Amino acid sequence: HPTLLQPYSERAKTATHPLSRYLFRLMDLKASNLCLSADVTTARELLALADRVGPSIVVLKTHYDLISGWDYNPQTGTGVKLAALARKHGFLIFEDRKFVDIGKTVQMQYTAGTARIIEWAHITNANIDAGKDMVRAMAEAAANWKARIHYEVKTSVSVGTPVAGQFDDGEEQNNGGSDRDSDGRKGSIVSITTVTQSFEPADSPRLAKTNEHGDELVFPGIEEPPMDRGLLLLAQMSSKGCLMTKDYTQACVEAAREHKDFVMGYVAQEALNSAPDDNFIHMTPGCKLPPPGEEENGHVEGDGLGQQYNTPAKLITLLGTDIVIVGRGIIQAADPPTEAERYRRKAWKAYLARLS
Ligand code: 5IU
Repeated sequence: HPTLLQPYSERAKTATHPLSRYLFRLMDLKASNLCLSADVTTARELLALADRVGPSIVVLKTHYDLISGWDYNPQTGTGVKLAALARKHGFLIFEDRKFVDIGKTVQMQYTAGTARIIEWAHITNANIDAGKDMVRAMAEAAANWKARIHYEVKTSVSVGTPVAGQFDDGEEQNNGGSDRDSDGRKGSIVSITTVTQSFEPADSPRLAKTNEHGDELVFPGIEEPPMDRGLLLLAQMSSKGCLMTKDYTQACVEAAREHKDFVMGYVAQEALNSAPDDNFIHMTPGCKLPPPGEEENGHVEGDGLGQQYNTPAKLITLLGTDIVIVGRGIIQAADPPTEAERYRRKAWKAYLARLS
């Protein structure tokens, strides 16, 4: 496929999704096609790791639900702090949430609840086993989120049990004018309040670019990412005995093409672009290097719990993925920033080898 031989700087020009265009340019600028899977156990470690490894990566992958002490405060919490580090070092945040449910539920899980993922994660992912309509549901949630940005939002909040007449389902209520609803329940409105909220996302380009000491808070050389949210479809997994079939993977490809303005690409084990104008981005976990000095043959021993590993060279040069996702290979090294640089160099070399 043509995208296998195109430099990321070229693909930046033709990708449909604004965040993909940004990400391809960022990759070119930082000479990095590395994503760190920041699977540490505490929020403190997560933030420290993101700050130290930030210069080597273009994407930071999180699992907010395995972090203890995650602070949910929408103004000062862990998501907001991560967003600040992403601005400072120039990387995108990818919450590996693997959404899978009916569309309505997924919309609520994505935008509300405890973690309010949409507020701080540029990218998230979904398993489409439940049917591809949930992709449309998530796209709709993201579009609504974007439409709210920079606007004063008026919200009407009613608390209490609805009374007759509050139900406007278009049907004549045959309750004879009593204060009962159509199901015969009695109820009363406790209060109705109008709240005005000002809404500024955690990674908004309208936020200050320097702090009170004059320190730069924004990564130089490229403008800040667009205020868009993107989805990766979980098309293939790295684990042994994975049950995702070829038909499932193909359904992901079709769903991606149907929602180009929201789907950036895939989490997959190989390149899936096949139609002439496909330009989706591929991110691949299950990546590890043999220890420094040891010879590479493409494969590295798994973790004994089903995880299987390939080297950056095999995944990028041979299988055509774009970004390798590395967790324990970097996190468990004696010095994670040094090891992250080793992975960045190897993965970038593998990309250059693919081009030539
Ligand atoms: N992850 C995989 N395989 C997959 C998908 C996600 O390993 O197919 I989708 C996640 C799990 C973990 C990270 O968060 O990527 C890999 O971590 P290690 O590099 O430590 O194995």
